[in-house]
Amino acid sequence: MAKDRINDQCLEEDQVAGNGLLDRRLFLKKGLQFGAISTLASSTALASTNSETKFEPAHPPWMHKPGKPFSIYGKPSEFEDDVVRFPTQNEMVPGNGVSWTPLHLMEGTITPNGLHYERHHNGVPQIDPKKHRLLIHGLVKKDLTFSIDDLLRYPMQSKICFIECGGNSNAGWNKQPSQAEAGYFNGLASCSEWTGVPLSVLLDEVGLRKKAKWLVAEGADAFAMQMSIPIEKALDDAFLALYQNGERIRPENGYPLRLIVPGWEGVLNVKWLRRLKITNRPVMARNETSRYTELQPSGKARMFTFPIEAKSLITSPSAHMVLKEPSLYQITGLAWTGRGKISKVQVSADGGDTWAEAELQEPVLDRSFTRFRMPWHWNGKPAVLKSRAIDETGYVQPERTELVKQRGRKGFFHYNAITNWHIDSDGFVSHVYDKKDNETTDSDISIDSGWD
Ligand SMILES: Nc1nc2c(c(=O)[nH]1)N[C@H]1C(S)=C(S)[C@@H](COP(=O)(O)O)O[C@H]1N2
Ligand SMILES: [Mo]
Repeated sequence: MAKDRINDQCLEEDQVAGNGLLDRRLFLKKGLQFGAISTLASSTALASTNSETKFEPAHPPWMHKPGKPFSIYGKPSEFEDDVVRFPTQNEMVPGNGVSWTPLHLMEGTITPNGLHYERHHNGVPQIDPKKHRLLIHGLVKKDLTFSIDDLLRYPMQSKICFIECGGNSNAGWNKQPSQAEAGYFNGLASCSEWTGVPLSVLLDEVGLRKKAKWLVAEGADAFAMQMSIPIEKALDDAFLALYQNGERIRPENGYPLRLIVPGWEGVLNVKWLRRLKITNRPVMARNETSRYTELQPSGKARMFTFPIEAKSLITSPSAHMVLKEPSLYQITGLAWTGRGKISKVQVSADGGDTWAEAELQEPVLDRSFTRFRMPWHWNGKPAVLKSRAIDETGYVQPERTELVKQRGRKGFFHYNAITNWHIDSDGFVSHVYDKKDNETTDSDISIDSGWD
């Protein structure tokens, strides 16, 4: 009885928003002394006591024989073999499709290379780096051709940044909420440290002519992907990456050379880069005309929607997970924006009636994944969790109803609305829309068969 009173006091003191959201610094303030808090639900800390699950010194078999010797290239533990990308591809053209990063099974902010999402329009070319060339030509003073060895001699820079496909989360436009796991709905986004040569250095070497306004980047895949990029962005922070998280770029992410356009939609980050043509206007390639141009409710079309707007997503708890019992939980997720840094992430446990500020994990980096965390006491009753990102420009991640209102129902790209996770009284987590959404979304766009 006395103990319960202490716990209630503790909860009241730390409660910062409705339905059990607790002070974001709770773990820092109280360390891991869960006893005081988690006893609200059960009489132990989050781990079991030794009488429940016996710890026997020197018992496990792996302590009784020498371990495996060294390996030339490490792999994850065999017990982690469900932490994999989820491929969805076109049956007629197997090389056209995507594979999703399992964001719901990961922690921290960096995507290991084997789990970086993939988007290819016609498969992964097997490029011999010795035979690969990059040509820079067009409105330049002199054309130049670079081999990979040439590029490796230039001074390099590293930048941690996310890449997100403009088509990520586009199942969000559908009438019914997708019940895919968080990463298999939002995981066409990944974050790596990319290292390579600033594009401005190479453009300086070829010498831009006065009329240079755009640049057309072309890939060496069987799709011969082409995309136009304004010259200001190319000169600002675009770079040609040769390395991904310290090793040479993986074939599926653009080996041996890819363009990185920090914070702008994934499609501009041309992989297997072979040509940069400097022009005075966009090339109007397939991906700039038949795709990525969207009719608005006003009748006008959106085009060249380059920057990724702020977005956040709770990765745990998220769809398909089950909360074992009423207890203390850590809500955690990722936020990112193509316009700089994330300045705040707010979390709600009561479907958006009240909000509180989550803890942002340092370092908070420009155009990178930002991890947020928030302690929550789940009382065992149904709840709706939401997260909302705010970036340093003051932009606030919209509710789905707002996004649909702005963009209409012909949307396909740049879906960045708030995601709601519903927890039922059995602790089962599913994806729901706000009630208002049912009134505003009257058509099923059913975009499952496309990516971009
Ligand atoms: N050459 C080439 N570059 C490409 C593509 C492609 O199919 N071919 N896909 C684009 C798209 S739509 C996206 S979202 C990103 C995906 O990069 P990733 O596969 O490394 O995640 O690459 C872009 N660059
Ligand atoms: Mo994409």
